[in-house]
Amino acid sequence: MHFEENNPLDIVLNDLFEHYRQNVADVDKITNALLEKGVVSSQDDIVNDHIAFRTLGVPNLGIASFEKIFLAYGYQKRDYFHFEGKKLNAYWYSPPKEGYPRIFVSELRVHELSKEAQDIIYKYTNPITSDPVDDLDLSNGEEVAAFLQKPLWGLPTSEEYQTLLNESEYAAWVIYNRYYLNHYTISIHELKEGYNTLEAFNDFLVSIGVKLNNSGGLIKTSADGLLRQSSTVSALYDATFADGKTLEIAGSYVEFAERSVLPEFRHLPKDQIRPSHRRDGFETNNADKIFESTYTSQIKGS
Ligand code: OOG
Ligand code: NI
Repeated sequence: MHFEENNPLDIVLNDLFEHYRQNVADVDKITNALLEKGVVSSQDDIVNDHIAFRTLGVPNLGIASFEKIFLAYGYQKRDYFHFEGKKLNAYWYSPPKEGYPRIFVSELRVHELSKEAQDIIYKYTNPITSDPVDDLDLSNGEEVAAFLQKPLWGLPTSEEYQTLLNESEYAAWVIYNRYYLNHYTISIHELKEGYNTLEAFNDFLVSIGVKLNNSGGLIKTSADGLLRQSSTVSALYDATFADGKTLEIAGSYVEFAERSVLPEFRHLPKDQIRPSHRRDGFETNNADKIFESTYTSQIKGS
C-alpha cells in the first residue's frame, strides 16, 4: 500500500500505515518473508483489502465523529453490524476508487457497560464537549494524519485499565490505543499461485513463526462461503499509565482476507476478474471472532 501523497486521503493512509508498520513487528516480518520468497517485490505489491479503527460510542466521538473524515474523502457508508455480546456497533465504508482499502469502523456501546466501567470512560471523554473532527481542516492531509496520532483524552491509571479489561477487552484497547490503526489486511486472492488461498497462506505464516487467532477456527468463513478471513494475534507492548505503572498490553494485528469471485462472474477468464467481481463487504460472525485478535484469551492462549 503506497499512494501518491498528492491528496489528503493518500497522505492520511500513508501516515497511518507508517506508524502501524513501525509498531507492529508482524507487518514487516510478513512483508520481508514474502519478499524473500519472491511472492511480491515491494510492500506496494500487497493489496490492502481494508483497514480498521475502534472508537468509543459517546457524545462527540464514536462512529458519528470518526466517519466524517473518510466520508469527506469520498468513502461511502455501507452495512451496519451489531455485536451483541461484545457490545459493539460497526459500519463498513467502500472506497472512492479501486486500489484504496475499504474501512471498517466499530464503536463500543458504552451505555451498556456497568456503571463502574462507564464512569471510567466518561471521566476521560466528558471533557470533550464538541466533536474534535469539526475543528479539522480535512483538506489538509498532514493535519488529519497528526490528529489520528494525537491523544484526545488523558492516560488512564493502570487500575482503571485493569477494571475495563476485566469487563470489556475492547474498552481497554481503545482507552489506551485510541485511533491507532487496528489492522491492515492482505488480499490473499491477489497473491501468486501457492500463496493465494488462506490455507496455503496460513501455512506460510505458521512457517515463519507468526501466531494466528484461532477463535472459531483459524479460518473464519462467511455464510455464503465467499469471504474467508484469518488474522494474527496482537503482540504485547509495554504501556506506561498515569500512575507511573507499566503493563504489557495488546497492540494491533494483521489480517488476511480471501474474497471469491461471485457466481455471476465465474464464467469470466481469470485475467478479466476485477476486484468488483468478488464478494464485497464483511460478515458479522467472521468479524466477531477477528475482534478477539487483541484479546488476552488469544494472546495468552496456545
Ligand atoms: C475489527 C474486527 C472485525 C473484520 O474484517 O471483520 C474485522 C477490530 O478488531 O476492530 O476486522
Ligand atoms: Ni478486518
